[in-house]
Amino acid sequence: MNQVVTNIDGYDVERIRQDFPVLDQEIRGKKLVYLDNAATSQKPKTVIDSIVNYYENDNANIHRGVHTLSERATLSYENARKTVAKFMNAESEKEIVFTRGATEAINLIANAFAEKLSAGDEVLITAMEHHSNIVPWQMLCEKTGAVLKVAPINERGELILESFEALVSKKTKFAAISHMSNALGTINPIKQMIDLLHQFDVPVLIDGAQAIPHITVDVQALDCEFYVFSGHKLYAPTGIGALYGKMEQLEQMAPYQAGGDMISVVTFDKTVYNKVPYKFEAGTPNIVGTIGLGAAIDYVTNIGVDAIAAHENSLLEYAVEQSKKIDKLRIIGTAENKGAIMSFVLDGIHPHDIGTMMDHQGIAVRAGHHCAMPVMDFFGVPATARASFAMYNTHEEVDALMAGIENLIEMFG
Ligand code: 7TS
Repeated sequence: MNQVVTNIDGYDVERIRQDFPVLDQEIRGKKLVYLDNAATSQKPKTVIDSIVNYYENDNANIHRGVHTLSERATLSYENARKTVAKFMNAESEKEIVFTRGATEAINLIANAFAEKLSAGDEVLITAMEHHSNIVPWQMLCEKTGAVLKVAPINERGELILESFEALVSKKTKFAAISHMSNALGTINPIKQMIDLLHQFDVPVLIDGAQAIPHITVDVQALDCEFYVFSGHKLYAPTGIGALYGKMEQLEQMAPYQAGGDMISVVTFDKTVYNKVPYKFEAGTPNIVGTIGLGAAIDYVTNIGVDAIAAHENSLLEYAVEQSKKIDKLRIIGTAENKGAIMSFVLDGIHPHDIGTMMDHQGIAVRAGHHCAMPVMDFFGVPATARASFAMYNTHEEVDALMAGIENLIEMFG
């Protein structure tokens, strides 16, 4: 072991680890080292308990019963909305729409903007987007005749700001930008980009799926029209996420799906839609998911996003430093401003073999194109292996990762 750091400025990682039951297990006879947090993070006991408690005590449908259980479930659901709003500093909880995750939130917006775009308009994204923030815009362009513009990145995986700026014009009618790249870890200068886009009155969606667990988000300070994220990367259950939208935008938008709860009056002649945000929440939602999300945000807030980020950044710095000792290792994504993601390739070893062989050593990393095929094409690799850090990871686990990689290189000769 090269270094033992378990407590940076009072950050007690060992104490935090005790809150995550899943971490305490062996995989193939080795202590589990979970480094696939950018795919999904593990859940603290408070989140698990909130789910069990809901089903044991409060389960009912919401917004429709006058009985006590329904009132309790409704209150918990709406309280979770308030928790999300506060966490992102939205002006009102009515600006928070619950969705299945970032993907559904992006599709919801792309669907709504189909009415507003026409042939020759432009939609601007960046070259580092996740497929979830590419394909819905491609589909929108196909439907409307709009043109998809892609702002390029440099060899470090950073956005080339001048090129981005040059692509913004009167034709630009929408922009969708990731706050942090899942394949590279790059953190974009989104405030600068939003301000630039606003000079041309372009509404902006920020894909915060990767950023939300690591960066304090203030949607009012950012002034973005939309900000989306998935709960499951923020220590909450899968199947729940949120869309923040400025009220004036949400009010103008057509509903995404139709059904119960999104209406106020239905006759066979005409339906009057419900108010925002209910207009966008058709059908019985993932009630327990919202409760889990609220519990996850409370947990994260209690530790502090900035404290978590400082810990994760120290893990990343340490990993990058240690990786320099391994000749065959090349990091993909070396942006100046990046979050705790280390994508890498090893000379002569396919990333899928890295993933499998790491699992044999109890280490969970992701190998693949990370739903960012254009990024892989840009770097000329079929895939990468990716270690992504969360609040409960330790410097010892970084050591285990490096030892694992060295073993693998030895095995493959
Ligand atoms: N945007 C970004 C930047 C992401 O990283 C992801 C998921 C999504 C959108 C979609 O989120 P979902 O929860 O709706 O699926 N990224 C990853 C990943 O990197 N590994 O697995 C999922």
